[in-house]
Amino acid sequence: SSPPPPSSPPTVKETTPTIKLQPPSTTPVADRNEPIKGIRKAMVKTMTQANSVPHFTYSDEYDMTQLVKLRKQLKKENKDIKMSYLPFIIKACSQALHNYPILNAYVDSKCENITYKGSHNIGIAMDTKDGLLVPNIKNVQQLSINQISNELNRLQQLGKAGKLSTDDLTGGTFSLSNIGAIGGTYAVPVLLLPEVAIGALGKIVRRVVPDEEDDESSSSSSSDDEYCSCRVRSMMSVSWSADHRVIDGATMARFSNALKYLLENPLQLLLNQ
Ligand code: CAO
Repeated sequence: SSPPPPSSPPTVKETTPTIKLQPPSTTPVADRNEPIKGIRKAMVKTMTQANSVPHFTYSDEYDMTQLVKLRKQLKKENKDIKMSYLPFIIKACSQALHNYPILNAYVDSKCENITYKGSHNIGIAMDTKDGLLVPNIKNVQQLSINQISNELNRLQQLGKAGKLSTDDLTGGTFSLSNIGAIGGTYAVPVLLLPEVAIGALGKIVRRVVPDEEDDESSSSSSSDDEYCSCRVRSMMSVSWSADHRVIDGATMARFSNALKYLLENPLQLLLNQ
Protein backbone atom coordinates (compact mmCIF):
# COMPACT_ATOMS: atom_id res chain seq x y z
CA SER A 1 0.00 0.00 0.00
CA SER A 2 1.18 3.53 -0.70
CA PRO A 3 2.33 5.72 2.25
CA PRO A 4 -0.18 8.24 3.62
CA PRO A 5 0.14 11.77 2.22
CA PRO A 6 1.96 14.23 4.51
CA SER A 7 -0.38 16.38 6.60
CA SER A 8 1.14 19.58 5.22
CA PRO A 9 3.49 20.20 2.29
CA PRO A 10 7.18 20.46 3.22
CA THR A 11 8.22 24.06 3.75
CA VAL A 12 10.78 25.34 1.24
CA LYS A 13 13.26 27.83 2.70
CA GLU A 14 13.54 30.97 0.60
CA THR A 15 17.21 31.00 -0.38
CA THR A 16 17.31 33.72 -3.05
CA PRO A 17 19.20 36.61 -1.45
CA THR A 18 18.38 40.22 -2.19
CA ILE A 19 20.88 41.47 -4.75
CA LYS A 20 21.90 45.12 -4.57
CA LEU A 21 22.49 46.53 -8.07
CA GLN A 22 23.78 49.90 -9.20
CA PRO A 23 20.88 51.97 -10.48
CA PRO A 24 20.87 52.21 -14.30
CA SER A 25 22.48 55.35 -15.71
CA THR A 26 22.03 57.03 -19.08
CA THR A 27 25.17 59.19 -18.73
CA PRO A 28 27.66 58.24 -21.49
CA VAL A 29 30.78 56.45 -20.18
CA ALA A 30 34.15 56.55 -21.98
CA ASP A 31 36.10 53.30 -22.63
CA ARG A 32 38.70 52.53 -19.97
CA ASN A 33 41.95 50.55 -20.39
CA GLU A 34 43.36 48.53 -17.53
CA PRO A 35 46.68 46.65 -17.65
CA ILE A 36 46.45 42.95 -16.73
CA LYS A 37 48.83 42.42 -13.85
CA GLY A 38 49.29 40.77 -10.44
CA ILE A 39 46.99 37.83 -9.62
CA ARG A 40 45.12 38.34 -12.90
CA LYS A 41 48.34 38.02 -14.90
CA ALA A 42 49.21 34.83 -13.01
CA MET A 43 45.72 33.54 -13.84
CA VAL A 44 46.30 34.23 -17.57
CA LYS A 45 49.40 31.99 -17.46
CA THR A 46 48.04 29.13 -15.35
CA MET A 47 44.68 28.94 -17.12
CA THR A 48 46.26 29.09 -20.61
CA GLN A 49 48.63 26.25 -19.70
CA ALA A 50 45.78 24.22 -18.20
CA ASN A 51 43.68 24.62 -21.32
CA SER A 52 46.40 23.01 -23.42
CA VAL A 53 45.95 19.73 -21.50
CA PRO A 54 43.37 17.30 -22.93
CA HIS A 55 40.79 16.95 -20.20
CA PHE A 56 37.25 15.70 -19.69
CA THR A 57 34.47 16.64 -17.30
CA TYR A 58 32.22 14.17 -15.51
CA SER A 59 29.15 15.22 -13.49
CA ASP A 60 26.84 13.57 -10.99
CA GLU A 61 24.29 14.53 -8.34
CA TYR A 62 24.76 13.72 -4.67
CA ASP A 63 21.92 13.51 -2.17
CA MET A 64 23.12 15.71 0.71
CA THR A 65 19.96 15.38 2.83
CA GLN A 66 21.62 13.43 5.66
CA LEU A 67 24.58 15.79 5.77
CA VAL A 68 22.32 18.86 5.78
CA LYS A 69 20.48 17.35 8.79
CA LEU A 70 23.72 16.48 10.57
CA ARG A 71 25.15 19.99 10.08
CA LYS A 72 21.90 21.56 11.25
CA GLN A 73 22.02 19.42 14.41
CA LEU A 74 25.70 20.28 15.03
CA LYS A 75 24.98 23.99 14.66
CA LYS A 76 21.97 23.72 16.98
CA GLU A 77 24.06 22.06 19.68
CA ASN A 78 27.08 24.37 19.22
CA LYS A 79 25.66 27.84 18.64
CA ASP A 80 29.06 29.50 18.02
CA ILE A 81 30.44 26.94 15.59
CA LYS A 82 31.21 28.13 12.03
CA MET A 83 31.06 24.91 10.07
CA SER A 84 30.02 24.93 6.41
CA TYR A 85 29.59 21.81 4.24
CA LEU A 86 33.11 22.06 2.88
CA PRO A 87 34.99 20.49 5.85
CA PHE A 88 32.86 17.33 5.47
CA ILE A 89 33.36 17.31 1.70
CA ILE A 90 37.12 17.88 2.02
CA LYS A 91 37.45 15.02 4.53
CA ALA A 92 35.34 12.74 2.34
CA CYS A 93 37.54 13.59 -0.68
CA SER A 94 40.61 12.57 1.31
CA GLN A 95 39.02 9.26 2.34
CA ALA A 96 38.06 8.58 -1.29
CA LEU A 97 41.53 9.61 -2.54
CA HIS A 98 43.05 6.85 -0.37
CA ASN A 99 41.31 4.44 -2.72
CA TYR A 100 42.22 6.30 -5.94
CA PRO A 101 45.74 7.71 -5.33
CA ILE A 102 46.23 8.51 -9.02
CA LEU A 103 43.84 11.42 -8.53
CA ASN A 104 46.16 12.90 -5.89
CA ALA A 105 49.12 13.08 -8.22
CA TYR A 106 51.29 15.41 -10.29
CA VAL A 107 52.25 14.99 -13.94
CA ASP A 108 55.45 16.66 -15.14
CA SER A 109 55.31 19.24 -17.94
CA LYS A 110 56.47 16.75 -20.63
CA CYS A 111 53.99 14.16 -19.36
CA GLU A 112 56.68 11.53 -18.80
CA ASN A 113 56.21 10.87 -15.07
CA ILE A 114 53.38 10.61 -12.57
CA THR A 115 54.22 11.44 -8.96
CA TYR A 116 51.75 9.96 -6.50
CA LYS A 117 51.69 12.58 -3.75
CA GLY A 118 51.96 11.29 -0.19
CA SER A 119 49.95 14.10 1.44
CA HIS A 120 46.42 15.13 0.64
CA ASN A 121 46.87 18.90 0.38
CA ILE A 122 43.41 19.91 -0.76
CA GLY A 123 43.14 23.29 -2.49
CA ILE A 124 40.00 25.39 -2.20
CA ALA A 125 39.25 28.00 -4.87
CA MET A 126 38.51 31.24 -3.04
CA ASP A 127 36.93 34.43 -4.18
CA THR A 128 39.32 36.74 -2.28
CA LYS A 129 40.07 40.44 -2.07
CA ASP A 130 42.84 39.84 -4.66
CA GLY A 131 40.70 37.73 -7.02
CA LEU A 132 40.66 33.96 -7.51
CA LEU A 133 43.21 32.19 -5.30
CA VAL A 134 43.52 28.52 -4.37
CA PRO A 135 45.08 28.08 -0.91
CA ASN A 136 45.32 24.50 0.27
CA ILE A 137 44.73 22.64 3.50
CA LYS A 138 47.80 20.52 4.18
CA ASN A 139 47.69 16.85 5.23
CA VAL A 140 43.92 16.53 5.24
CA GLN A 141 44.41 12.76 5.74
CA GLN A 142 45.62 13.51 9.30
CA LEU A 143 43.01 16.11 10.22
CA SER A 144 39.59 15.76 11.86
CA ILE A 145 36.59 17.52 10.31
CA ASN A 146 36.79 20.09 13.09
CA GLN A 147 40.47 20.78 12.39
CA ILE A 148 39.70 21.10 8.66
CA SER A 149 36.97 23.60 9.48
CA ASN A 150 39.36 25.68 11.62
CA GLU A 151 41.98 25.65 8.86
CA LEU A 152 39.40 26.59 6.23
CA ASN A 153 38.19 29.50 8.37
CA ARG A 154 41.80 30.64 8.86
CA LEU A 155 42.44 30.59 5.09
CA GLN A 156 39.14 32.34 4.37
CA GLN A 157 39.98 35.14 6.85
CA LEU A 158 43.48 35.55 5.36
CA GLY A 159 41.97 35.56 1.85
CA LYS A 160 39.52 38.30 2.84
CA ALA A 161 42.37 40.37 4.25
CA GLY A 162 44.61 39.74 1.20
CA LYS A 163 47.17 38.07 3.48
CA LEU A 164 47.48 34.46 2.26
CA SER A 165 51.09 33.26 2.50
CA THR A 166 53.15 31.55 -0.23
CA ASP A 167 53.07 28.38 1.88
CA ASP A 168 49.26 28.48 1.97
CA LEU A 169 49.16 28.97 -1.81
CA THR A 170 51.65 26.28 -2.89
CA GLY A 171 51.90 22.51 -2.63
CA GLY A 172 48.25 21.67 -3.35
CA THR A 173 47.68 18.15 -4.69
CA PHE A 174 43.92 18.10 -5.50
CA SER A 175 41.40 20.94 -5.70
CA LEU A 176 37.77 21.86 -5.13
CA SER A 177 35.80 24.90 -6.21
CA ASN A 178 32.66 25.53 -4.20
CA ILE A 179 30.94 27.81 -6.68
CA GLY A 180 27.65 26.77 -5.03
CA ALA A 181 28.50 29.05 -2.09
CA ILE A 182 27.71 31.88 -4.51
CA GLY A 183 25.11 30.08 -6.65
CA GLY A 184 24.68 27.97 -9.74
CA THR A 185 24.20 24.30 -10.44
CA TYR A 186 26.97 23.21 -12.78
CA ALA A 187 30.45 24.59 -13.51
CA VAL A 188 33.24 23.04 -15.55
CA PRO A 189 36.38 23.46 -13.45
CA VAL A 190 39.77 24.07 -15.07
CA LEU A 191 42.77 21.99 -13.93
CA LEU A 192 45.37 23.50 -11.67
CA LEU A 193 48.54 21.98 -13.13
CA PRO A 194 50.50 19.89 -12.23
CA GLU A 195 47.45 18.45 -10.38
CA VAL A 196 45.39 15.96 -12.37
CA ALA A 197 41.85 16.49 -11.01
CA ILE A 198 39.57 19.23 -9.72
CA GLY A 199 35.93 19.28 -8.65
CA ALA A 200 33.27 22.00 -8.82
CA LEU A 201 30.45 21.86 -6.26
CA GLY A 202 27.06 23.30 -7.15
CA LYS A 203 24.55 24.86 -4.80
CA ILE A 204 22.69 22.41 -2.57
CA VAL A 205 19.03 22.76 -3.56
CA ARG A 206 15.83 21.15 -2.29
CA ARG A 207 14.29 19.16 -5.12
CA VAL A 208 11.51 16.66 -5.55
CA VAL A 209 13.13 13.30 -6.30
CA PRO A 210 11.19 10.12 -7.21
CA ASP A 211 11.70 7.23 -4.80
CA GLU A 212 14.17 4.66 -6.08
CA GLU A 213 11.94 1.64 -5.64
CA ASP A 214 8.52 2.54 -6.83
CA ASP A 215 5.34 0.69 -6.00
CA GLU A 216 4.38 -0.71 -9.41
CA SER A 217 0.73 -1.02 -8.45
CA SER A 218 0.47 2.78 -8.23
CA SER A 219 1.55 3.21 -11.90
CA SER A 220 -1.17 3.71 -14.41
CA SER A 221 -1.27 0.91 -16.95
CA SER A 222 -3.85 2.57 -19.20
CA SER A 223 -1.72 5.54 -20.27
CA ASP A 224 1.87 6.57 -20.81
CA ASP A 225 1.77 8.63 -17.61
CA GLU A 226 3.70 7.21 -14.70
CA TYR A 227 2.78 7.97 -11.12
CA CYS A 228 5.30 7.48 -8.39
CA SER A 229 6.00 8.45 -4.82
CA CYS A 230 8.46 11.31 -4.39
CA ARG A 231 10.39 13.00 -1.60
CA VAL A 232 11.97 16.40 -1.15
CA ARG A 233 15.75 15.91 -0.97
CA SER A 234 18.73 18.30 -0.72
CA MET A 235 20.67 17.70 -3.92
CA MET A 236 24.12 18.92 -4.99
CA SER A 237 25.59 18.58 -8.48
CA VAL A 238 29.33 17.91 -8.64
CA SER A 239 31.48 18.20 -11.78
CA TRP A 240 34.98 16.75 -12.05
CA SER A 241 37.59 17.76 -14.63
CA ALA A 242 40.58 15.46 -15.04
CA ASP A 243 43.76 15.25 -17.12
CA HIS A 244 42.72 12.74 -19.79
CA ARG A 245 46.33 11.92 -20.65
CA VAL A 246 46.62 9.94 -17.40
CA ILE A 247 43.11 9.69 -15.91
CA ASP A 248 40.31 7.72 -17.53
CA GLY A 249 36.61 8.38 -17.10
CA ALA A 250 36.02 5.10 -15.25
CA THR A 251 38.51 6.04 -12.50
CA MET A 252 36.91 9.46 -12.11
CA ALA A 253 33.43 7.90 -11.98
CA ARG A 254 34.50 5.31 -9.37
CA PHE A 255 36.10 8.02 -7.23
CA SER A 256 32.95 10.11 -7.53
CA ASN A 257 30.83 7.11 -6.51
CA ALA A 258 33.02 6.61 -3.42
CA LEU A 259 32.68 10.28 -2.46
CA LYS A 260 28.92 10.20 -3.09
CA TYR A 261 28.63 7.16 -0.81
CA LEU A 262 30.51 8.92 2.02
CA LEU A 263 28.51 12.15 1.73
CA GLU A 264 25.20 10.31 1.48
CA ASN A 265 26.17 8.21 4.54
CA PRO A 266 27.89 10.79 6.75
CA LEU A 267 28.03 8.41 9.73
CA GLN A 268 30.40 6.25 7.68
CA LEU A 269 32.49 9.36 7.02
CA LEU A 270 32.62 10.14 10.76
CA LEU A 271 33.43 6.53 11.62
CA ASN A 272 36.41 6.46 9.23
CA GLN A 273 38.03 9.72 10.38
N1 CAO B 1 25.25 24.88 -1.35
C1 CAO B 1 24.44 25.48 -0.47
N2 CAO B 1 24.91 26.25 0.54
C2 CAO B 1 26.24 26.43 0.62
C3 CAO B 1 27.13 25.84 -0.28
C4 CAO B 1 26.59 25.03 -1.30
N3 CAO B 1 27.36 24.42 -2.19
N4 CAO B 1 28.38 26.21 0.05
C5 CAO B 1 28.28 27.00 1.13
N5 CAO B 1 26.99 27.12 1.47
C6 CAO B 1 26.47 27.90 2.60
C7 CAO B 1 27.30 27.65 3.83
O1 CAO B 1 26.93 26.49 4.52
C8 CAO B 1 27.03 28.92 4.61
O2 CAO B 1 25.73 28.85 5.19
P1 CAO B 1 25.49 29.18 6.76
O3 CAO B 1 25.70 30.65 6.87
O4 CAO B 1 24.10 28.71 6.99
O5 CAO B 1 26.50 28.40 7.54
C9 CAO B 1 26.99 29.96 3.52
O6 CAO B 1 26.65 29.27 2.32
C10 CAO B 1 28.30 30.69 3.31
O7 CAO B 1 29.34 29.77 3.18
P2 CAO B 1 30.88 30.25 3.06
O8 CAO B 1 31.12 30.83 1.72
O9 CAO B 1 31.20 31.14 4.22
O10 CAO B 1 31.72 28.96 3.34
P3 CAO B 1 32.26 27.73 2.49
O11 CAO B 1 33.16 27.06 3.46
O12 CAO B 1 31.20 26.89 1.95
O13 CAO B 1 33.09 28.34 1.27
C11 CAO B 1 34.78 29.59 0.14
C12 CAO B 1 34.25 29.04 1.47
C13 CAO B 1 35.97 30.44 0.46
C14 CAO B 1 35.17 28.46 -0.77
C15 CAO B 1 33.68 30.43 -0.56
O14 CAO B 1 33.32 31.51 0.25
C16 CAO B 1 34.10 30.95 -1.93
O15 CAO B 1 34.91 31.87 -2.07
N6 CAO B 1 33.53 30.35 -2.98
C17 CAO B 1 33.75 30.78 -4.34
C18 CAO B 1 34.66 29.84 -5.06
C19 CAO B 1 34.87 30.30 -6.47
O16 CAO B 1 34.93 31.49 -6.78
N7 CAO B 1 34.99 29.33 -7.38
C20 CAO B 1 35.13 29.61 -8.76
C21 CAO B 1 36.53 29.35 -9.16
S1 CAO B 1 36.72 29.45 -10.89
O17 CAO B 1 36.64 31.03 -11.18
